[in-house]
Amino acid sequence: MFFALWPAPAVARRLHKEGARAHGLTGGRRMRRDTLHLTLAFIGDVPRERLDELRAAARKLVFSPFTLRLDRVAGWRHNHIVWAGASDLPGELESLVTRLNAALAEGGFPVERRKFAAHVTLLRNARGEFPAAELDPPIEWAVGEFVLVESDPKPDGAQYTVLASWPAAAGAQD
Ligand code: 3AM
Repeated sequence: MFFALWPAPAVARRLHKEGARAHGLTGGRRMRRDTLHLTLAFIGDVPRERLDELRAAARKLVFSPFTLRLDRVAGWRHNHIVWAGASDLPGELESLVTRLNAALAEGGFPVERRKFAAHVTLLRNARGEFPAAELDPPIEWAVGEFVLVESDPKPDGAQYTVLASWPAAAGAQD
């Protein structure tokens, strides 16, 4: 399971198009349009009976809507992923991730130790070096909620199910 931002169809369509462009350069396995997401916190296996605790932890997180401006596509050599990302991370996003991890730790759930690297994976198993490129125009992603996702590994890529979502709030409320 993992917490994520899930793009609205228009944003997913643009990301998917960028995936096609990148695929032309490096090959690899393109993510399906309906699976594109930005992982906020990876949790791993969670027993069904602990799902309510996870929901309760997420419900407490109050955040304001924000816009994430995805302005570049780049590759990581170590895991052969090509991704879309942002040169400027909105404070709301960083704060949401920090508080999500704190809530997970407090609830006794595993917490990712690696530094948060905001990215939307477009391709896996890319070949060779991917020449980083600016997205012009950038993709303006209006973020109004975050979601909890269940990942079911399949031979041709994971299948994702959104289990719950929590909207941004203009004011503080639980
Ligand atoms: O956000 P992306 O698509 O880069 O690779 C998995 C995917 O990454 C990653 O969590 C995201 C949602 O599935 N993932 C899978 N297993 C993981 C693990 N054990 C992991 N991240 C950290 N630790």
